[in-house]
Amino acid sequence: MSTADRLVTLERHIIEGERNHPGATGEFSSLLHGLSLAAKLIWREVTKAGLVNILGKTDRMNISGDVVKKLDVFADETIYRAMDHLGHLCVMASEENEDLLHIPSHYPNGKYVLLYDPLDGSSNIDANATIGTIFSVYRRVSQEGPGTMADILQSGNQQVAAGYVLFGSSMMFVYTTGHGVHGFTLDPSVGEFLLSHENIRIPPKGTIYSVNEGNTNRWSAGMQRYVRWLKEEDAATGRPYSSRYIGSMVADVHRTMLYGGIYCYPGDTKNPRGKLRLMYENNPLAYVIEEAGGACSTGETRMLDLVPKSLHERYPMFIGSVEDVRIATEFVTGKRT
Ligand code: AHM
Ligand code: MG
Repeated sequence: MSTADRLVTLERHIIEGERNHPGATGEFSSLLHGLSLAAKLIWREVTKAGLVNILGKTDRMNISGDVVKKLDVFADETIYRAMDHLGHLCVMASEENEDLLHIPSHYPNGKYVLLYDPLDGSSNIDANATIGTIFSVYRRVSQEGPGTMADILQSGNQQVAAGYVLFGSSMMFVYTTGHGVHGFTLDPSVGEFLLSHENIRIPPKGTIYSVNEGNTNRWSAGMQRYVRWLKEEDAATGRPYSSRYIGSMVADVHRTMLYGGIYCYPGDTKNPRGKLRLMYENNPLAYVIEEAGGACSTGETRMLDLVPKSLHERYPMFIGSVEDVRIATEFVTGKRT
């Protein structure tokens, strides 16, 4: 039977993947299952985003019952609640919270660590544009008990899984455990994620770039030259690169992975380290894109080689097709003019 004939749910895919690891306990499967459940709960609210004022009462009521929580706060709490009791995690950290998120003392601590951006691109919610949840999983480095900052501050190279969930015209769950990148689309009629994009490969070079050009005057001379170069007519295609920018990184990077090209969030005079956060945004997507055959750099260094020093550090990001990331870094480091 060919792959196309097999009906592969996310759960089946994870379990079959675990069979390749002798001694696997199934904990990892359960962890990813917890994340997919959280994703479905968030999706349920995302699909109601525009109806809040019409329907009034929603699941996002607070305790006093009259204030609807913002969706990103709802997403943040939903992921924590879906994951805190499973016994697989020793600590979590989220883009929405200043400090570590500890496991409640009445639940067991496990051997994994979860980092997440609960709702990336949340400024797009009211416009119905695609948004997403980004996640990253590490193995703990401390021996036992509650997890510590050392468990969180690991280099991106140490990730054991990463991925994202896209809330768009359909919901997709995309993940890697270091054996390729696989995408699943939710079939809402049965509530299951079904394998729709097996072993995604990014083209080695693309024809699309994605960057907030409103910041042009704040960029370095090298970055400005790079984007001018993208607008020149390419001898191979007979046209310049096309520009696409949703302003929802997870969606822009997803498109970049499928079609090829580059997404950039460079540093500038106002924000020398750009906007994106290493632990919640750059590293998980760097792991995914490398697994799909692409590259991710700060402009100077491979993203996954960085050793984080604090929870909410920011780094410039150039992510996408190998060739496009190489050319971008040549411009921003001044090797090419
Ligand atoms: P967020 O996590 O608060 O949504 O911020 C990150 C987002 C990215 O998804 C997006 O690419 C970027 O911010 C857009 O920023 P800008 O408006 O500066 O282009
Ligand atoms: Mg974000």
